[in-house]
Amino acid sequence: MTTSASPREPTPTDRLLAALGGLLSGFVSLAVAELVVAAARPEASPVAAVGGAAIDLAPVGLKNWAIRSFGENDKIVLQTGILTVLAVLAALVGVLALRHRLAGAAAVLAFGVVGAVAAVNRPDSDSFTDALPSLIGAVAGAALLYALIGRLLAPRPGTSPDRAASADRRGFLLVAASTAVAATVAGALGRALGGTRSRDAVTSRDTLRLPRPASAAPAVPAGAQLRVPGISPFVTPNKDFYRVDTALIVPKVDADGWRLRINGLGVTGEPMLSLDDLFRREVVERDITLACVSNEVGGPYVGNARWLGVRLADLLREFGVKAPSEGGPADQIVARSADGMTIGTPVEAVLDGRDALLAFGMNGAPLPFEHGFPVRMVVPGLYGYVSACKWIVDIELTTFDAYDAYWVPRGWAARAPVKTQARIDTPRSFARPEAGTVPVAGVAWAPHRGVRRVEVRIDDGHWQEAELGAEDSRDTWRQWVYRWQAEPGRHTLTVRATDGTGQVQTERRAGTVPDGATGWHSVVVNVV
Ligand SMILES: Nc1nc2c(c(=O)[nH]1)N[C@H]1C(S)=C(S)[C@@H](COP(=O)(O)O)O[C@H]1N2
Ligand SMILES: [Mo]
Repeated sequence: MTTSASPREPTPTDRLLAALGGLLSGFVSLAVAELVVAAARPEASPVAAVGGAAIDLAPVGLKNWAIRSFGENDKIVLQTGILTVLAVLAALVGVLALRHRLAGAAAVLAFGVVGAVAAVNRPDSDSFTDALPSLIGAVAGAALLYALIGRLLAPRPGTSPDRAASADRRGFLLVAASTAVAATVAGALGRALGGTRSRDAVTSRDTLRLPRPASAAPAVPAGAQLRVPGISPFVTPNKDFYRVDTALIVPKVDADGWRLRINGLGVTGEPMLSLDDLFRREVVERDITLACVSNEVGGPYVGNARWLGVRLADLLREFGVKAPSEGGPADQIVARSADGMTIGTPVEAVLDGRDALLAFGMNGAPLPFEHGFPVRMVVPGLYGYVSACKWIVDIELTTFDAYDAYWVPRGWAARAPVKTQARIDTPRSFARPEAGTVPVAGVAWAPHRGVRRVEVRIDDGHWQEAELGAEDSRDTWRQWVYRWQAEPGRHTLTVRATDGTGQVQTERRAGTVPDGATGWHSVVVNVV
């Protein structure tokens, strides 16, 4: 610190510049952290770590609200939120540093510690090196803030206070501008480096040749796809398939280095399987409808795809696993992903004869990264959070008593079969169709039980049977259409399905927590 002259009193301009310095030091911290993280592990990015911690710590209600309000943009909203909060705090720290330089620098370091703690405590973090990006970034940011504020405040001996101020401001702006440029370059370099790492994964996906199925899925029956404008296509294209997960950065797993470990109660040997090991086994292809427990009545988080993979049951039996009903010691399969997600599935369901898959293909292509490349689970009839682990790397046989998977302590049920639902795709709510024949159409699903009947009700009228698309399999949804003779006025259209066991979809309204929403989907239209 300068001792030859005492700092002058801060002016409003000083405060503004100090806030700017705070912002800049925050920016530098993040840029340096990005650079370090790129060299180490892209998933350990401080913003992603803090974001991930925020997602994990957020109350269930808040999370549901975010999914409802922002849908698949929830993660962008979260990251923008984190960055906005950081920016405001950084500016405040700048102003604080003007009063007390060391306190300001210490505050920047404190943020670094928060980021480091978050990074080390991420479920996929396996070493303390994940703390380094945040810490190194924070040291850089703190040093910069200390230096910048010093520039701003210290008058040069022998000059008049006024001239000193303007000279130092010029110095401040010069340092600030050049650091901003350097940090931007560092950040960009970090991103590029991180990109190189994931390029191996991209190459491994681009060059992957999927095996032919020994047991191909039968062609989708011609009548499964109804010709009604506005209806969800029977097969959901990969690019339109809903995505629900907690990953702020989509894991890019290199297929060549990928291994699946199977371990736990009743497993013989120490299986470690490569993708080729899976390709060499009996490969099957199946159409399966996947649904998310967070889907509200009438919501979009459901899709139907043609999956290629191996039967998980075959693989488990090969390594000695028995169902509880056969005297096996484990009743829960806990799947772990490359990003630390844990998903618990009943062993009984996987071994009961249904086509529970370890899937590597989706609609004729390798799994997209967003949907779990290179391998994920898909189990007909169970919600995704209790069955469909993406980026899977580990399968542990255990019990429901011994272990709660990720979502269970967060208020969701440990066991969750998909509930029977029907959705009206067309007409949309508040549509203004012309009087005459109006096709009311959509999809209905009750995976693994099948859909036997769909009925439509206009206002308070009688239930009318809808025409069903041909059944592809019990594990897929079915399209339906009801050709309505619409009369002018405002009308409420309601739909309900009956599953393959004869159970009529319940009218009782329930929210998504703890095991899936129930109730009938309705839309209100104005016929003109
Ligand atoms: N690794 C991992 N797997 C996951 C999840 C996740 O957050 N992480 N989300 C699950 C949930 S809640 C659902 S509904 C399905 C969604 O699969 P999709 O994104 O391919 O549609 O993936 C499941 N598998
Ligand atoms: Mo889900």
